[in-house]
Amino acid sequence: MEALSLVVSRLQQCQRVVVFTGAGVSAESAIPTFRDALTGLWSRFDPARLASPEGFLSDPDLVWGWYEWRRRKALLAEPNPAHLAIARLLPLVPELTLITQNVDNLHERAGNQHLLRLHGSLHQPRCFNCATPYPLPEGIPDEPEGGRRLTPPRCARCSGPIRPGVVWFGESLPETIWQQAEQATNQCDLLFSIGTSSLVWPAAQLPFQAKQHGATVVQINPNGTSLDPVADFNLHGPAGFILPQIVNALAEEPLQR
Ligand code: BJW
Ligand code: ZN
Repeated sequence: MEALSLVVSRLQQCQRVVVFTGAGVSAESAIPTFRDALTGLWSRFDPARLASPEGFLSDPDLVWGWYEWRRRKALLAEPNPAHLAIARLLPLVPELTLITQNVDNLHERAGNQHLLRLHGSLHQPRCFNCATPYPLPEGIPDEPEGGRRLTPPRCARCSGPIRPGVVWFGESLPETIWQQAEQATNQCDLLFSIGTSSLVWPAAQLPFQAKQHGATVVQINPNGTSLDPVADFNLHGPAGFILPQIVNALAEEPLQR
């Protein structure tokens, strides 16, 4: 039997499924990944300057302008067949936990209202000093090109600079969310790792942890990653092509539980 049918038949026997996603899931919505050689953000922008607290403190206008440019891109994007297939999977399995590293809101807009965001959100900025949430104005920011500097707004409570509500390098992941992600991972029967390079820790450890706890690990990615030797199935291809095939097959087949 081909790998895809085997994955479907494993899914039919599962109680608990974890879907763990990275930037590759949004690539087909024209949101750039980080590490793809030609199209990734880090091929054009320096992560140390743009995605660290030190970078923000040394040049807040550069960082805020870059994130507003990305927020605009995310708001203009639409969920793609991969996001939609994950949303369609939800009612087809007894229990599904969606864990994402992505900071766009395309999973929610596809129909997954409950998800664990490991790296925060582009849409929930807060004060750098006191963490008070900052209410963004309605609508799509007027930001024509990447790299345009923009002075961050100030906090109404303490006048500190407003920062993007994302997790930068060297920062801890939100504790409760991380605990929930680890618990779902340790208890699941099958984990999908979709569109992630498996390079950024601690998030990258989740598929390895699932495997150690006895789960079937299914990776969907056009390229190889360090997870390849550990995954039970490596489905090489775009998520927007592979996931709908899995979900369509599952929707058609009678359950075997
Ligand atoms: C497709 C596709 C299609 C394309 N279909 N697939 C040395 C060793 C180990 C760890 C460290 C180390 N030095 C430092 C660290 C720690 C550091 C880390 O992991 N660094 C590594 C890079 C080495 N981690 C941290 O700092 C974390 N915090 C932490 O460790 O806290 C403890 C601590 C506290 C104090 C001091 C020290 C430690 C925090 C990590 C936060 C990551 N933040 C970012 C930015 C978020 C904000 C923003 O968006 O700007 O999160 S970095 C960036 O990478 C972003 C992503 O969520 C994350 C993961 O990237 P992802 O999703 O995997 O994307 P890509 O681009 O890497 O891969 C895309 C994949 O999709 C590719 O494989 C493609 O092939 C594939 N693809 N098209 C399917 N159509
Ligand atoms: Zn403040």
